[in-house]
Amino acid sequence: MSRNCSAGMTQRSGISAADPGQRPERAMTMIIKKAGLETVAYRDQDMPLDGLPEIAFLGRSNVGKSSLINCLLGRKKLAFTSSTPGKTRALYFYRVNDAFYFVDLPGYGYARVSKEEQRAWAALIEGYLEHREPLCGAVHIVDCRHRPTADDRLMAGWLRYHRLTTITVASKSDKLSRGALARRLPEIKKELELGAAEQLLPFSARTGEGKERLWGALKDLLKQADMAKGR
Ligand SMILES: Nc1nc2c(ncn2[C@@H]2O[C@H](COP(=O)(O)OP(=O)(O)OP(=O)(O)O)[C@@H](O)[C@H]2O)c(=O)[nH]1
Ligand SMILES: [Mg+2]
Repeated sequence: MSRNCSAGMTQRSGISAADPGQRPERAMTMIIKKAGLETVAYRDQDMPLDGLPEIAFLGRSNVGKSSLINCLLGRKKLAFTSSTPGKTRALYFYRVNDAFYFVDLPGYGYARVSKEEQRAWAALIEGYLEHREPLCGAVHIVDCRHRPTADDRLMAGWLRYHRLTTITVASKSDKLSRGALARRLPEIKKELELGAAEQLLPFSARTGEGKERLWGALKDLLKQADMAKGR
């Protein structure tokens, strides 16, 4: 059942071992010396061959995946963003510091494409998540304003089933008041069936809220991948 991921990377816990919220901020930021689009993949053959660890960013169409990647990398327009949902139709590999890749996946749940195209995307995404050897973890993004959709719940269950280390993020946190956000986060956790030790990180690409904590979690994840590979 478990996907062919690096040995030792089978816990769905990316952020539970050490709480990034407890660490000094300086230790958590990542200095981006170099970031660029390496390749756009429509099929397996288009994907990088260098074996650098990969982190997948996934979520419903228009949830803010590409904006989050730009925010993390401190680049305004590296990943393509749009107010029209369903624009990302392939896997976009962004190479960071020549050390790892961020992979921007097509959003799921976009109804206004044909069933055939939806099936083709689903096959591409599932094939990648299930079989891609350098993949060491995922960032699953849900919109903090809404109840998780059936697709969100399916995706969370799928990631759990396949034991892919996952960091869950509640995007567009600037759109809610502090009080509303505090009430909503436990509800989302419950609906996605996240364990008590698993965090749901609020994030805003607009204000940068949550950027340091997310980098802290990503650094932990990359460290585990390096250790598993003996790098
Ligand atoms: N207020 C606010 N708007 C955001 C935030 N993140 C993204 N958006 C907006 O949401 C829309 C979609 O953002 P994208 O980053 O393109 O979303 P995506 O998930 O990559 O979309 P697809 O690739 O089409 O699946 C854009 O209009 C963004 O400006 C955020 O943190 N706050
Ligand atoms: Mg996108």
